[in-house]
Amino acid sequence: MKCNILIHPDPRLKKVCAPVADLTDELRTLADDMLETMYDAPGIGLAAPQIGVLDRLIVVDCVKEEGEAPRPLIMFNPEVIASSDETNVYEEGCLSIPDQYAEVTRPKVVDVTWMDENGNLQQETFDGLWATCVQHEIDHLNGKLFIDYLKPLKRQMITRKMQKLKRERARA
Ligand code: K2U
Ligand code: ZN
Repeated sequence: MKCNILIHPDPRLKKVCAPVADLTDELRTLADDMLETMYDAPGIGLAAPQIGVLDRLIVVDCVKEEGEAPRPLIMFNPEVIASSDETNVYEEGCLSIPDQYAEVTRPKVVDVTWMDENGNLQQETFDGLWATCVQHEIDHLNGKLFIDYLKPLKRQMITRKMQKLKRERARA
């Protein structure tokens, strides 16, 4: 089932999310709903707080080449355990901050651990767009948005645009 994506500013997008203690079928269904919502947006990642669920769960699929098999990842309690000194700059967007893009600098390579949908612990090294996306999604679990890396004036400008968008959507 497709879920509604919260738009910034929203207090739920600033919360630190709670770790997932036990895997339930409800959480597995939530992860599937998040993947459906992400693909429909379209996006290459989505974090549970973006649909109003304050648990530490993200989904990503950064496969962008047409014809290549999609690689949906469901990640419970994801953690960056190591990151490169070398950084990458990427023009990021966010499904909770529609049509706004800005350059964000992040470590180029990250080692990430997580629990998968079968309850197994996984560890993988991500680079390129996967690294950027996983870090962007884990930031969401800590109440951090990509605009928090921007200068205050730029962040305020984007926030005001989103407040206007929400007023217009409320009237529609
Ligand atoms: O968390 C989200 O809002 C999902 C973002 C993830 C993302 C943002 C910036 C850089 C990498 C990942 C959405 O997927 S934004 C749409 C998008 C699509 C393709 C490439 C970059 C961003
Ligand atoms: Zn985002």
